[in-house]
Amino acid sequence: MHLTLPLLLCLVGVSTVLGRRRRGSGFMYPPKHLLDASHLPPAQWFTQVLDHSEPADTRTWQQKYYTNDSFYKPGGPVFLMICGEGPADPWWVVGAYWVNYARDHNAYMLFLEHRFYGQSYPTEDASVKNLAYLTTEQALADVANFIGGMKESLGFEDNKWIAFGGSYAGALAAWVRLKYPHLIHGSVASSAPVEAEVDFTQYLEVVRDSLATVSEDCNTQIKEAHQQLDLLLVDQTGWDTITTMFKLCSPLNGKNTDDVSNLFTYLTDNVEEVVQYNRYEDKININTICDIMLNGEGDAIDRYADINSMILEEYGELCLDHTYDAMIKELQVTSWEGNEDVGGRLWVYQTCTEYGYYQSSDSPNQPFGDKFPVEFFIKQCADIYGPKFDLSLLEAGVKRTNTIFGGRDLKVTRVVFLNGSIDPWHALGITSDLNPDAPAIYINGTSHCANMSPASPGDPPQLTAAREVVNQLITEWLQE
Ligand SMILES: *[C@@H]1O[C@H](CO)[C@@H](O)[C@H](O)[C@H]1NC(C)=O
Ligand SMILES: *[C@@H]1O[C@H](CO)[C@@H](O)[C@H](O)[C@H]1NC(C)=O
Ligand SMILES: CC(=O)N[C@H]1CO[C@H](CO)[C@@H](O)[C@@H]1O
Repeated sequence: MHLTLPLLLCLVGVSTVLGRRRRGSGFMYPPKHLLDASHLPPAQWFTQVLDHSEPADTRTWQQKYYTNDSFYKPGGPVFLMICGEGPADPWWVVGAYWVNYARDHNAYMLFLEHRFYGQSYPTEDASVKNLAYLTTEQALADVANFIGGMKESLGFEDNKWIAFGGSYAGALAAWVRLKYPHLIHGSVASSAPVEAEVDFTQYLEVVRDSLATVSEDCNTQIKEAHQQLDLLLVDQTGWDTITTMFKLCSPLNGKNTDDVSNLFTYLTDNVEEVVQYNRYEDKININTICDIMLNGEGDAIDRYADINSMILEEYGELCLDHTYDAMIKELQVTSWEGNEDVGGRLWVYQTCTEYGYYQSSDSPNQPFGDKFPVEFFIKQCADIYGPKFDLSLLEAGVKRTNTIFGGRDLKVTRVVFLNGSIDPWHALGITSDLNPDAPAIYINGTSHCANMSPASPGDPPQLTAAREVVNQLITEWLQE
């Protein structure tokens, strides 16, 4: 489904959670060839409080974390990476770019999984009743309590703590500094969408702008493909054509508007996910997409179908299951056991109650048609979690989130915000300096969380420079 969040930060083949939950693997780090399981640190478990807002509730659960102490020298700082909406993969404490910072500053590295995601289950299942404990405030309080626990068990009483995170967890890294400044000395927030918003229309506009960096014609061709699709939606013959061209698992019924909307989000996902995680060394990147749209065979719609076939093949799928009911059924499963898609249910719950972030087709300034208005996403909230989860609940939740944290008007110091010009999420992020102590770094030509990935020979100089600026800031902060 179409909640390409941010993300993927902690996921191994991600895209499953925020992106296309329906697919098994993604474009995101860590790349499989870099994984050597025998050298990865083991999982550790912290006894965490279930309800931080109720002191009389003594229930606890086990929260997963990883450490890397190889660079630590006594008195050095503690670097804490917060994991977002997916499983914490130990690769992050040995392979991601912040390892270089830890080496430079003799830091102890900790990586904490987010409650409910991965294997950090606070409750027996993900029923709506239990999801009441899935809130940003509880997750931030987990971080604070975890720091307290580590200070005691590792004897880190006087060390300075720096938080890291990307995407949703980038916002968490900024907010944990905001809410617990006595615990967190500074934060590095990558691609952080700090402003909650119900209808995130700018997302597809940035996708358009990013495609335009290759060629404006790329957008023109995608627009043309969507116009041809719209023409085919008028009758049964057209539905059959779409079914065949786009390899649907079951015949399209053009009268079922939910199925049509769902199909169009999936087709748009094909492009937007590539844009969000664009890296030029990837097999499929923005240039691949635009090359097909500009130079492929047949009409625009044929080329658009070729992109769909290429993405299906990349994920090892034989057909595209476009039906709305199938998607909703998957998201209604509450048990942890054998349910790798439960992450989708969790993140969607957070969007329905706290964030919105719906990447709708409501802006006219994008080439993907108009078949998935924000109402389509809000309807999903009610269909998955029950009728109570409607627009007014969501609007109140979004307002509440921005009231608690300040949205883009966040009042923090010693936080650096990184944004990539190609990343659609920058539209909800901090894109100019908040104050001299909370600078923003703009990385022209890079996408979501690019600065967190390991250095690679193909990195543009501005990405390398941004990583160095972060290192200098950490140096300054640690002297303060
Ligand atoms: C910490 O990370 C470094 C760099 O990848 C790695 O060589 C080392 O083995 C890691 N240490 C532990 C304890 O995992
Ligand atoms: C970003 O890079 C593009 C292409 O390299 C260039 O045309 C543009 O001027 C750059 N923008 C900024 C703000 O540096
Ligand atoms: C694309 C984008 O929004 N980039 C912004 C990132 O932040 C800098 C400020 O440091 C802005 O100038 C960019 O416009």
